[in-house]
Amino acid sequence: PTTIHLKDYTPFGYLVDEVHLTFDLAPDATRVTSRIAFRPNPEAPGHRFFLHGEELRLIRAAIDGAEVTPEITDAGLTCAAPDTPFVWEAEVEIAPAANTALEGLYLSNGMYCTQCEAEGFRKITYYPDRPDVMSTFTVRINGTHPVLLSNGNPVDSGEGFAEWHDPWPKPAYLFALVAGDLVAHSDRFTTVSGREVDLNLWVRPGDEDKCAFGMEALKKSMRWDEEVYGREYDLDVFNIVAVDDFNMGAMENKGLNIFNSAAVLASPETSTDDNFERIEAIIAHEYFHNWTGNRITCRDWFQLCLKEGLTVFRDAQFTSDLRSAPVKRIRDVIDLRGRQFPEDQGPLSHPVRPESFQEINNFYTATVYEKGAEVIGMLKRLVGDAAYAEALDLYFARHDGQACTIEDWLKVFEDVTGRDLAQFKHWYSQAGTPRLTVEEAWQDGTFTLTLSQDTPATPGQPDKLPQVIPVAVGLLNPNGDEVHATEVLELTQARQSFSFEGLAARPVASVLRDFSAPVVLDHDLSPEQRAFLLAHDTDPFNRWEAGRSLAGQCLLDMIIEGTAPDTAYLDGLVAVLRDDGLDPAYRALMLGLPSQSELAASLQQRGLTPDPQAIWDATETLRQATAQHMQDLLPRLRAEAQVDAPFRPDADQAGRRALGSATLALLSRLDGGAQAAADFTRADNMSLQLSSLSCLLKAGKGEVELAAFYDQWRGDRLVIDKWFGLQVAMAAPGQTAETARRLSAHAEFNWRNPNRFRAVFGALAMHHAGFHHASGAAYQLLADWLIRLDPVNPQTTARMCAAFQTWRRYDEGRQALIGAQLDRILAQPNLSRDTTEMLTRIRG
Ligand code: B3K
Ligand code: ZN
Repeated sequence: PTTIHLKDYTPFGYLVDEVHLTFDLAPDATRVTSRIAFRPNPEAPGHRFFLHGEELRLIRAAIDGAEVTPEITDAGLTCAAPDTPFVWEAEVEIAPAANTALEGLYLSNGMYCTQCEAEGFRKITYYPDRPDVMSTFTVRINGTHPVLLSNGNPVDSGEGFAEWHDPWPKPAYLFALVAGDLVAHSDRFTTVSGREVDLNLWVRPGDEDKCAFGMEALKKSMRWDEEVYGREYDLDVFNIVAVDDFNMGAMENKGLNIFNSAAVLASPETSTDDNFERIEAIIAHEYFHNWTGNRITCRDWFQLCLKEGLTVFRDAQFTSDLRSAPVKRIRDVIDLRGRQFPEDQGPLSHPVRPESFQEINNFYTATVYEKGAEVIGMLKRLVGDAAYAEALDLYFARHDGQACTIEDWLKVFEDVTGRDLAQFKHWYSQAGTPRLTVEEAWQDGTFTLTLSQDTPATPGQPDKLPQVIPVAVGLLNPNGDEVHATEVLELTQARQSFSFEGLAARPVASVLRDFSAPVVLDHDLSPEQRAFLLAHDTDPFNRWEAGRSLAGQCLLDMIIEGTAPDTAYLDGLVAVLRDDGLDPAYRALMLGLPSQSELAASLQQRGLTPDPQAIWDATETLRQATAQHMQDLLPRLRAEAQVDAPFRPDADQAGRRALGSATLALLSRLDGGAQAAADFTRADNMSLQLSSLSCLLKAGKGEVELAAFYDQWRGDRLVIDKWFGLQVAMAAPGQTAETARRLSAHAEFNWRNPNRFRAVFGALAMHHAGFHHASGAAYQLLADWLIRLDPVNPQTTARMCAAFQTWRRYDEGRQALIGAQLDRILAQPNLSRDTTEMLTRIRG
């Protein structure tokens, strides 16, 4: 396999002025006719004329009307081309019905649909399929389906055809086409300058009742981007299509976003509160890409974080504005630690801007997206809100219509602030999670914090330079009052001291407030100091973090020393949960524990070998102790969590239901699931139905309810995904693999559908003690299925391989078991480039 390097970037030798495409749709033989106006690129003279193309059958090619016979390989074609402007024409045949990889043009339940990012357009026709080649597109679709969609504005339509024109130059990865028997949920939006935009959410007949929430989210996103970023929509129509077979969440194609059904369809009966929040965020994310991604795109795929990090950052701001900022921040940090930290601390570690890849689809990672967003958050914190806003205005003004780099991005900040960002740029080039160590000193009214940073070696990067780390700090005096408000310390050296003078008594330091940098914090506080912060910290994130670290320390002590649960944690928790001045959503988060995988990482960082079963046992013991300790409080919490108003998926009700669900989980440990069974019976929304069912399964009960749930939701594919996933997630460690195996033999286990595959095997990989059960049964089962899926859908297979990325943490026995499975998969003939690259990197 070839490796592509950032340092080898060269521009394409030709510019594209116009693209005309005609599709004659047919499942086994779709004809794609292209007419493309090329002209030599003055910035890259003398380059050969090469067009990407894969799995295409070329029927005819011509330059300026004269037929040509190009030289064709697996990757594309080349032929002699004029050094003056010319028109390229080609006719190719493709087979959407045979496309199970869900990249390029494919069929899903009889509907034609495309996915082109990153390099799928080359499976549709011959083209310079690279993001720095931008052009306007005119598309004619000939087909029998009632709904025929492409990018831009509708130009013409009639019996069996439709024509679309997109006036905004775009790279081919933003091309989209949809043809299906679809119905629209429609609305309108008037932009700030008065443009009338038709909004349509296209779904399968039968899904009309699941559109209203997504449409509202879209309108809120459009308004928010005008108000907060001054960005207005730029076409007469905005279409969203829901499709059942999709490799990711959604795709920001210009004017025609395509969504995984699971990321857009919502109703109170079928969607949990988490589903609603996620759908709202994804709709916003894809919409925000219209400016950060589409109008300003990436020069090459190494710059992916330019659009993804920024757009994740923007959608997080949106969610914080609409819902609760502290709750969103805490949830994002939980997610970062759950997905990005393991990636950054293992064999798949790569910089936010990678320097090489074999298959770019393998780099749509938590590091590029979530750490990429954290880097922007740090930049904003360092320059301040006003300079951030000014820099973004300059970015849009300067780079509209261009394909840009991280250098362009940083330059607008340098120009606006006069600040040198050379050191800050290490955040884009150095992989690994920095460890931030805090030492304290107290003398004569002066409190000194000495901060040191150290980033461990990562693959290909043995030595690291110090980075710029914004460390938000506040100080509390011993009676719990804040004596020094949040201040951002800028750590630029390996080790640096910061002093606070004139204090009457030794303060307690609240460090890394709001999680001001994506680092592992090593601040040696006593349980009493943590309990103090849990009770008094004015920073909501750090107050939560104090509880979290208390719980983590307690669990580690239980695992390492075999001690009993620490009462400092339990008492502190009770005090916070009692405080009905605190948002129920926030209190629900307080009841969470560090994930078992996180605990495994902490043990590894202490030089110990994690035993997944011991981690499971300690977690169970602490949960049980918490339930007992809080016994008297549980009824009161249930009452506070009660929602009397009609269902609304807003932050207030969602927070109450989250607290209700966390309380029910504890209660179920005391009453054997009696309350959960009652809740299940009266449940009139999916959050309650699912949380009560999970409590029953956890208690080893719920057989009847599980069957009832299945019967009730038989016809709803998205709810049935939940039914599959929940059983795996709630299985005891010794039963997890067998549960997944049994479900994979179920008649409804349509493994070619990525949502269904992930429902079972994603849940298996997430079940720490179940996946790492000493028998190795789960390793073997997952490997069997990855081998089966790879020839059908390499992208989803490769993504699931990440389940093995932490394998070096564990004991020799487990490493041998996993190593054998990795080798077995790697030995398969014709293994995809995607999976080969992932497993080779994981194998190390
Ligand atoms: N840009 C797409 C992801 C494309 C993934 C290609 N394998 C969705 C998003 O980030 O908005
Ligand atoms: Zn995105």
